[in-house]
Amino acid sequence: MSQDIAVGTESRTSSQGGLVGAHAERLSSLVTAQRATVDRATGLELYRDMTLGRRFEDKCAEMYYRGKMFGFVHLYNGQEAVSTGVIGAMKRQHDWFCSTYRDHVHALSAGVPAREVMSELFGKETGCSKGRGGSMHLFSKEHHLLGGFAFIGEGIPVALGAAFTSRYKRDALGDSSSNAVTAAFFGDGTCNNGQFFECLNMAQLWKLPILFVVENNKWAIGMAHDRATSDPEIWRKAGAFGMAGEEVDGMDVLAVRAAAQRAVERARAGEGPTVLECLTYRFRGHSLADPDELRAEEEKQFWAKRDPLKALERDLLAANLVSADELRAIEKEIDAEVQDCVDFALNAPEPDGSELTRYIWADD
Ligand SMILES: Cc1ncc(C[n+]2csc(CCOP(=O)(O)OP(=O)(O)O)c2C)c(N)n1
Ligand SMILES: [Mg+2]
Repeated sequence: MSQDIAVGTESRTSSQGGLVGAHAERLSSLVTAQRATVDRATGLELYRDMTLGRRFEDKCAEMYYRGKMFGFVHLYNGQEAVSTGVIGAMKRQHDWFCSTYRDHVHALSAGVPAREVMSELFGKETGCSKGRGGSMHLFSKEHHLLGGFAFIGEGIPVALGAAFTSRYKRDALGDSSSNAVTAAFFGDGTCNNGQFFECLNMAQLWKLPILFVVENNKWAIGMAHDRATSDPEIWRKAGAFGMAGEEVDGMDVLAVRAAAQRAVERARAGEGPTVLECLTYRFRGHSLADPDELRAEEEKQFWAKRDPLKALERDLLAANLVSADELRAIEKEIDAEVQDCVDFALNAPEPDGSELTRYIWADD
């Protein structure tokens, strides 16, 4: 079996017939359709990361419906190619990541151990936010995860601050090793909020090393993207600030990876920020409390056929980089890892009631 074969650079979208809906039409005429070249080891790593994201979320749904997890829980199924594609193109524990309430998989991709993420969802002391945050507020200083944020758009200025810090340390404080890039993840609906525009302006003004990663999944709860925004092509809004903008097939991890690599390279070279609009889809309702009755069956089926995990599997097999048995073995390993983190979280201690106000102030 080959150790280092390029997986094709041609866009998958061009050969796809039967596209329906505006979002789908965009996929068929993507401006940027270049895809990353990966060797066997990287291909397996991408598959592993996406599988962990998928299986972890499936387990969350199971735990939620069994009454083990409380509050609002927003799952990421279908969008894995974005988290894996972007974070996999960055340096873990060096670059910075900022998420939304749909944050479990970003945390896992950033390297936060699954045990810590699951514990947090169960409100346990062993959680990455010590059980005080829950599903929407994952945080890890060690893994440079700046947080999940429940208010939409709230994370964007925080991410901007991290990008500013990196630039300031280098240019004002003379630390030549300071070259960290920040990725801010947020949704299509969030791009209609003020923070998005304010932060784009400042990022471009100061040429900050930041990627504004828009996960355009077509919907903001029950509001269709095309009905809520002046120009549905969000990447074009970068142009108003003189900033680089790219759109990419967010169901294709190799395309996301290639676009992210370009943006990270620009950012690290001091050439400033990028808006990276990833066209994607969530396979489940907005949250686990959403019966998901608004979206058309035809639309769901269209996107199910573009499942990013199956697409990567097809690519890796077609390039003869891995065998199907190897991929099944990875899934088995991941299932064991996910079960282990559930067992760990179920048996972990609750935060002590006497420490209710601990961790509110920075001293702790
Ligand atoms: C400031 C603010 N306004 C309104 C809400 C309610 N709200 C929660 S999720 C959401 C939709 C966000 O959609 P999008 O940005 O596309 O993200 P997605 O859920 O699709 O990942 C809204 C409006 C909120 N959380 N914060
Ligand atoms: Mg959305």
